[in-house]
Amino acid sequence: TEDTNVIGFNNAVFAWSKDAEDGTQTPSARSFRLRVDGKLMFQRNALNLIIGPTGSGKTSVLMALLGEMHFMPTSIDAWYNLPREGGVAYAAQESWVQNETIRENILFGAPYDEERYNKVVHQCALARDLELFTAGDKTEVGEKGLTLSGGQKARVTLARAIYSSAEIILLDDVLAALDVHTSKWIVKECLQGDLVRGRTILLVTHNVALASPIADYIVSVGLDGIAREVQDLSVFLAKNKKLAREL
Ligand code: DGT
Ligand code: MG
Repeated sequence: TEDTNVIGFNNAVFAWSKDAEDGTQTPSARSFRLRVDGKLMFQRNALNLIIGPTGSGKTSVLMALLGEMHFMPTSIDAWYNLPREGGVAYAAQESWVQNETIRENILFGAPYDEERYNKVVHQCALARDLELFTAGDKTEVGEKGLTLSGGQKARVTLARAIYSSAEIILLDDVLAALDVHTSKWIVKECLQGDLVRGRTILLVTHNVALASPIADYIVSVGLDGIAREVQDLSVFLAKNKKLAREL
């Protein structure tokens, strides 16, 4: 069974290396497997959270959706899907910039629309940073120019995804490098802003307290590599006290 409009998994198992599929191979150090027992269906036109301790497999969930992991055909009715017609934007956990201006880094080849661009800069909390640069958003970054801070790079990476017209936006821990004030700004102005309306967001985050109140669907990945839907976050956190402290 496959619904092309669904983003999700049903009883799927994924591995990083093809070798891991073959039981006769010596088990490598990289024997991690991502498992989904039952159904995970991320909601369209909604904010989906992926939470879990470090190393559990949150990035792997995004990679499995992107087709970057090996799908292991172990169960009968397993399927996964990432509809691509409307475009997919992916902000990697390791944020990056190219050797060009900040503006070009955000536009990423898309045409310049002043109103949209200014909104993105505002919502992604970049306005003040740009004001502080003499050349503003014409400032060259990367090898040729200024080196951006981790938090600035993270916001440029976020801005690139929001500026794009992609209908599906995968954001891997974009709040991680940011202080509380900036994270709050982005949750309020960007993740609840007009530019994400009608789009599907999958946000990996450790900042559950901040993001969960506006989430429509929450998935947790455990240290066993099993991803599950969290139906009641307060019950889940009460049962997972150690994780609740880490998050
Ligand atoms: P984080 O970002 O530190 O909070 O951790 P997660 O939850 O994003 O964990 P993830 O998905 O990066 O790692 C889960 C396991 O998968 C871990 O044992 C490392 C392994 N892994 C992650 N990325 C790769 C990769 O690109 N290649 C291989 N072979 N293994 C990977
Ligand atoms: Mg990760």
